[in-house]
Amino acid sequence: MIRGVSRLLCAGKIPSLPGNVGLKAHDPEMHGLLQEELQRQVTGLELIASENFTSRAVLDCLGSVFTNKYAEGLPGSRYYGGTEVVDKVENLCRQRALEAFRLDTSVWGVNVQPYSGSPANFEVYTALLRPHDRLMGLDLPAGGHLTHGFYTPSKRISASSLYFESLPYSLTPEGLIDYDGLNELAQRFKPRLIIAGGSAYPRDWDYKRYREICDSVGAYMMVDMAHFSGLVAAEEHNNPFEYADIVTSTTHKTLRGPRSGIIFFRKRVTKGKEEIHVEEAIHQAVFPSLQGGPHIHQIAAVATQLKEVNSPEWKAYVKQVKSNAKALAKALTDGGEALVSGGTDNHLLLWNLRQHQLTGSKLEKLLDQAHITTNKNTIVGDKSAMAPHGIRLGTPALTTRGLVEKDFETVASFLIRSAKIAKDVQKSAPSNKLVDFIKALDGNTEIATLGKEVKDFSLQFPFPGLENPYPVA
Ligand code: DSN
Repeated sequence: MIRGVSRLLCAGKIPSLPGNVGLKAHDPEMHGLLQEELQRQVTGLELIASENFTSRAVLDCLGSVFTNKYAEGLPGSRYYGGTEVVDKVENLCRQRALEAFRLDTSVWGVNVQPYSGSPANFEVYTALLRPHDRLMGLDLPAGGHLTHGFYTPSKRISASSLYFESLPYSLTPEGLIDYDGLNELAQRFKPRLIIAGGSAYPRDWDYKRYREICDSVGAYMMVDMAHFSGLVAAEEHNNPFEYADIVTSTTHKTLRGPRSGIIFFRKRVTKGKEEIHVEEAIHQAVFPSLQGGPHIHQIAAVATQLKEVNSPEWKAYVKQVKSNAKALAKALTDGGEALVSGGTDNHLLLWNLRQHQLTGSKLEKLLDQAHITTNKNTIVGDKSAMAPHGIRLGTPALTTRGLVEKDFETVASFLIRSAKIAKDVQKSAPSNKLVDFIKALDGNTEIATLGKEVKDFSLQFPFPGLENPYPVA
């Protein structure tokens, strides 16, 4: 208890405040929803590649009085008073972030204030580009991210394509980055920035090749490692810092922290004869150009997660994530299923459903009913993001719950069964439309049986972030 407060409490001098009522008493409706979501997470199999289960320590920071504090500016130079503690928080976070990726602080700097990955990326563009400068990223249907310049033939969708001119590069028919194609396009388009990294690419990245292409056209090289930053920290993936000028990440995927964003930058970069002061440009772009007060509760939570990432146990977790992904890939392919690029080098795989003439949208709905959470995903050759032929699968969250290779063989058997049921449901539906497929799922006993097995299986595994890690369903 805070010094002096217990004395006043005993003397009955502190009146109770409305703000001291907990969620359950204050808002039973919201408390009920929280319990419902907890139940969903605990009793299901979480296979969304970008999700994870964060720790109690992280949740403690998120639900703390750090959320009360405004602190525009950087540690040591804020626009508000009362920032002596939060300065220490942000400095600790910056120090641990640089340590997590073994960075030389005379070369690399970091900004830990981005609210999440998408703002972080736009902050980089704001810092380094002028409006209508050119950028290139991996196409969204090929596994890139919206913020890497996505547009469709009829509409500029992402602000990164509204305010900048973008040209996507893509994959080879085998599902690997088409480096030759990227090089050819870059020679013609002459971008000022090329982005490596994506949201649905199951293989590692050839950063040396990106650097050569960037240098040949005078482009900045940016890596968005949001998906695989946990693997980079554990030295279980190629190291983008060897070649990139800028590296962005989220902190809640393979890093397993709170939702937040982070930008690493080489402090000075030379472009022709010009020396660019990247450090100043990035800090300025984050605040005041694009953000207001940093979310100190998030930054505290990132810092505490980075303490875990900097521990020897982290490497074991990441090794298991990769090994589980390989086991899942093998069990699926042994079962006759097809994967884009044939397998995985990281934490995710892309399940190709074309042989079943099934869309990912339909299978995702069926899997939801069986308590298996995934997302539909475009795969090479898809024309529509709404009716794609892939399902993206990731192992970080379930590895956090302690599943190992043999458990992922069971997960694969659930998935294969689901695809079989989905094909039968599709046959019984009056049309090929998603809405009719969803109606046809109603009352399906095979799905109910599968769902019960999935629940029983999930409940064998502990769930982090709770006082009792083994909640009863
Ligand atoms: N939504 C994230 C993902 O699923 O990859 C990217 O923003």
